[in-house]
Amino acid sequence: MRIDVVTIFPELIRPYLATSLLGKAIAAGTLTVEVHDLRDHGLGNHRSVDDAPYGGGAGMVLRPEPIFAAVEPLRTEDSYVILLSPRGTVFRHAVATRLAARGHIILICGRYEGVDERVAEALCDEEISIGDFVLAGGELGALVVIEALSRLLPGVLGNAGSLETESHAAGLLEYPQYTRPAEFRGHSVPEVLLSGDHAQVDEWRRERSEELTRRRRPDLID
Ligand code: JEW
Repeated sequence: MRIDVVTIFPELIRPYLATSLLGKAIAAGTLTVEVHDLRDHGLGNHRSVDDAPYGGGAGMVLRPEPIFAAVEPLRTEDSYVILLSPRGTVFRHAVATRLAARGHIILICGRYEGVDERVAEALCDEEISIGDFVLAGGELGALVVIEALSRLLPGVLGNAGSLETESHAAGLLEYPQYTRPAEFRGHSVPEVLLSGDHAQVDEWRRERSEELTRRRRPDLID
């Protein structure tokens, strides 16, 4: 899979991609991520990418020309172009699996008061939001999407990871995890986890998953 990111802050994106699992997927060639500086397509001597909103109001809006100029050379028949935006489809596991099946994704990160509407209208296939909260721009959303997709690509995770992914796909919260020491400041590890009885451990974990999901995220069961 190839992912292109278009942003005025490439230096926010690049260091995160170099870490851990993401770095491994990229190193293994399973995933290629290219980050493009929108300012390379800025207008005039000042390489301007923004302007005041028509109709008035506070702040600035990203102009369409630099975004179209950045995206069009990257785009092919099989590209899927996404604008990170607070009014987009809310990102969840089912959205991640749908996007992970694509060969090429282009992520556009807005900033300031947003992006000229013609970008959403005439350049993008979909708008995606990572949740109902206000951010300063699309960069954190792009990283969230890239990391979630990278975990779904074939060969990126070992068996343990695949199982972990399955449990999310099954729509249940994870059971509690413990490591040493067996007692810490008066809080002990549940006896069953020390018993060595794998059937009992599996049953305890499934019950805790179901109880946690019912209590905290009944929406996942519905
Ligand atoms: C997000 C891109 C670009 C995504 C998610 N929020 C907000 C907002 C902004 C400007 C005007 C109106 C609302 C800030 N902003 C972005 C925010 C993505 C841009 C500008 C974003 N939350 N926020 N899930």
